[in-house]
Amino acid sequence: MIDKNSPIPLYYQLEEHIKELIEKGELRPGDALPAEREYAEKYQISRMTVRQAFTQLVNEGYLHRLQGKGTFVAERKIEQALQGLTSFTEDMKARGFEPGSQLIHFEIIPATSQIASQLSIQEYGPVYEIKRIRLADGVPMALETNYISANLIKGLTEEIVNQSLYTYIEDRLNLRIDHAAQVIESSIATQSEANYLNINKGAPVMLIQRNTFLHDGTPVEFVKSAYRADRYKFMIQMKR
Ligand code: 16G
Repeated sequence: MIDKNSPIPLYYQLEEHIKELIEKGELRPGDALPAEREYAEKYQISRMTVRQAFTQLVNEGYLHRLQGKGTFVAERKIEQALQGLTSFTEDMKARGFEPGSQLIHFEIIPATSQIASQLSIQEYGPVYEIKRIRLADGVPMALETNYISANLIKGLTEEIVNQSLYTYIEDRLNLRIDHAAQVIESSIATQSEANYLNINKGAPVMLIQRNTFLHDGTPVEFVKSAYRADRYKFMIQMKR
């Protein structure tokens, strides 16, 4: 597996070997990796080399380290395509996960000037502020804060937002969600995001802001979310 005469660095050869085991399913999410020392003995390479391969795999999201416990195979990241305008519920179902929400906050508030301008409503106009932890098979994936004009989307309840918001808007209110603009930036989890998402403070997250519109251009939602960067990656198709 490791060829010492190869011009390819040893740590890189080991890294590729471990990746292959993960991709073939011979090492599965949650499995513990043999200790650095064992790899070093098995392949007659230095522990430094093994550590370098592990560090690289941790950085790439294939492995994670648990203090005092060892190195483990990380959960596969969810690959989210960016071209379709889909809801969290649809995304999760399409992947065979059970979608879920944990409602943190649900209130009608007067729109601040920022929210009012995002929703094209008057300042202090009534907006729902809805904060949900979005779950896949019960595991927190994202923390989402939604702002929705209460004059446009009538009759929202806690029960409804525990299910799918988009289903309610489209199937119950018969409004057509049409297009959205989304900005994604990287950041690190605040203490409160970390608590909700069950990750460490300072762990990488992706902040996503989405403005969604009806067919006639009326803003239907303004959403700020923090997605776990250890569980998500985004994919976009491009054409020259
Ligand atoms: C997604 C959308 C969010 C939308 C929600 C509706 C992103 C970044 N956000 O999470 O804007 O409100 O889906 O989901 O993709 P629901 O219909 O399951 O409530």
